[in-house]
Amino acid sequence: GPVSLLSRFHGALVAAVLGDCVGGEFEGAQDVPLERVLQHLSGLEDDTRGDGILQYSDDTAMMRCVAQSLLTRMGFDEQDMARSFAKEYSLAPGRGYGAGVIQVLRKLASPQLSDVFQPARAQFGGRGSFGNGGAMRAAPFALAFRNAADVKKYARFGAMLTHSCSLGYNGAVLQALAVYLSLQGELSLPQKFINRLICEMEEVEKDETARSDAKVLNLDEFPFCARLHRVKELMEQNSVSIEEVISELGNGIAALESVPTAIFCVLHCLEPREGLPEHYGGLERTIAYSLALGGDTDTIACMAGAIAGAHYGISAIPQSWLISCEGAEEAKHLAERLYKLHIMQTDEV
Ligand code: R7I
Ligand code: MG
Ligand code: MG
Repeated sequence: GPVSLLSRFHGALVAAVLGDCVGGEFEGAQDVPLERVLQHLSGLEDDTRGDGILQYSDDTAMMRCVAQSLLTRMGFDEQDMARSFAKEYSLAPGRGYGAGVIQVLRKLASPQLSDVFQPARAQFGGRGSFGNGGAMRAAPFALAFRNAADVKKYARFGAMLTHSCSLGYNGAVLQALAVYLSLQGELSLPQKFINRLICEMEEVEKDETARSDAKVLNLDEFPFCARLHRVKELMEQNSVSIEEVISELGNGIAALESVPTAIFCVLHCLEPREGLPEHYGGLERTIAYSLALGGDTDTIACMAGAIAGAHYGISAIPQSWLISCEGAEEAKHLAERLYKLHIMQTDEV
């Protein structure tokens, strides 16, 4: 039957945590046989290992900070969000943060800091990070704001607290938009969904900074649009190999090499696929497929999980998978509160 908006909200944040937790097992592995993925996942169904056995990483830790901050400030407050990241990092520094971002998080802890965007701008020789750390935590922006313009605007600022390279923050914009459209049921028309994302990103990547970053980094002119066009081409193919997905879209730690990939995982798994168990629904397929790509598996599964969870709703997540994940209950609670914030807002005229 139809999926309620509340179920979609729950699904988005809980499946993001799920992807992070189950994906941690394979992060950085280059060859992940599907067999091993299915073994890992079916292991969660044997209830012998206890609840919350799979720990979440920086992806979830930072996503929780984003959600918490949007809730307590009832909107975007860069000071509060920056402090929240810094505090979370100082309390639990061992969650597997990116090698560069920890410098930013340390600087953000300083009470003397007045411009909270400054530490991010100092990264990587002054260009800023193009890692996927802004995108991995972007889902709550899609839940908190009612219109696409606000989702784009605040996902961008939220990412810029750690990722000031346009390739980093535009990845966050794309991820937030994908979750936003999915919450509205737009994945029921996959062609329209991808066309809409391309259209939105054409606007985003027109920006002068985006163009000069792409040039300096030797990338396509509209790098995210170019990848999204490849997603579209892969969707039109009869069969697609894992190797092709990796070579066309990537599976790396850069936003450009992981956000379009996550979007592809969701689109590809809307239908049953060879090699994936017949009893799997679309959400289970999406998670399994994301892990089978190898590379930055926790983050790709986290992002794909958020988009897929927003489409299928929380009831699509197997209970045994859910209870294996640290932080799943908390994510559900945050989603619930974001839902209330969302419906409370009145549309501006
Ligand atoms: O982007 P970020 O928060 O890392 C997120 C990833 C996810 O996979 C998490 O699950 C966690 O494992 O880390 O952290 P950053 O340190 O900003 O970026 C990640 C990495 O990307 C850096 O450590 C660099 O190796 C690389 N990188 C760059 N390398 C060269 N030049 C990012 N930006 C640059 C760059 O401009
Ligand atoms: Mg991680
Ligand atoms: Mg990762």
